[in-house]
Amino acid sequence: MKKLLTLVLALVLVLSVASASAVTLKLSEVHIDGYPTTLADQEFARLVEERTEGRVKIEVYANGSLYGEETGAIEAMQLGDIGFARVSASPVSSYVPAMNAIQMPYLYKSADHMWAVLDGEIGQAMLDEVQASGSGLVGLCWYDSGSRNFYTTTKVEVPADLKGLKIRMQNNAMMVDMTNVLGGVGVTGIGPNDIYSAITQGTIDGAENNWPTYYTKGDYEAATFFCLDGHTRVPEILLASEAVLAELDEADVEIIKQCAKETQEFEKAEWAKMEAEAEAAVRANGNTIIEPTAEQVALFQEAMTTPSDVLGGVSLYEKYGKDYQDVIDAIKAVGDAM
Ligand code: BDP
Repeated sequence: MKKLLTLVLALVLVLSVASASAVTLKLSEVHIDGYPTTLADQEFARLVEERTEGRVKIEVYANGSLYGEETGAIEAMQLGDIGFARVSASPVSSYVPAMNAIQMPYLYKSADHMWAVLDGEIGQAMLDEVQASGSGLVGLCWYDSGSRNFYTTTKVEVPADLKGLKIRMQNNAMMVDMTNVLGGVGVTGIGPNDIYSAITQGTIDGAENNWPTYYTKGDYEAATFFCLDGHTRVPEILLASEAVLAELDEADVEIIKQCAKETQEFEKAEWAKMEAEAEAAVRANGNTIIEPTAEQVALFQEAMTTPSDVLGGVSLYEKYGKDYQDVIDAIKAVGDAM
């Protein structure tokens, strides 16, 4: 009897110590369940729980249910209010300015070019820069997000067609300027779940994104012209809160970093499937898909390096790239070698 009592007490002690040291952390995601990044977040959560033997649990809040705007999630991580967020690298530039260097317009020749950069020294240096910049954030890994294209309620084939059109942009000054330089009017402050209604209400004339977001957010039903100008390749990034990680055991932080890296290939495979599915669905819906000729794409591209009145007489590359010219040149060199 005494033995049994001792055993029960020991068990209670073990259980309470275990539960006292287990933490549950939130991860914010703007995409719906089933979207490649959401699936990757969930895989990340599963791996972390398994490898930390339950010490770290991660709850994924999809579809912007925690923060409808990614800047909200980023600021919550800086304050230590949430542990993680999967966001686009675009809004991260407002907190880590060097981040623009890897998402300059028309920088990459292809997805393979971008991945050669992100998987190499430049990509790792940029992930390290997230924390080194003092942002209060930790960069864990990259995910694919294809290329971004304008979608509008009227036909856009060349920059002149964007004249005066109000285009919803991500919260990134360079991206707003990109649209302004092309002749449009970049508009911010509209979260990805509010674009559809902003278009139908006439607040904006369009937005820009990849095939899967255009499709899954339903925007393809509001703005039916999709112009494949491919202006940017903006990778997704999985971020952690520096303050939250500081509360964990170092060994668990290492496990978290390792698990994140392992989900990168998982997301890329899901991405490839979803990109093809979304394109097929949008085409089947009868949307007008504009495939600009090489000469027409060149008009978009040239506007990025041409001095512009909109930018006080300098070009977009000069304004946003000049402090990171070495990184931009190195990215181009990776492409030239391919
Ligand atoms: C999508 C990104 C998402 C961004 C969204 C946007 O996956 O992280 O929030 O674009 O434009 O492609 O806001």
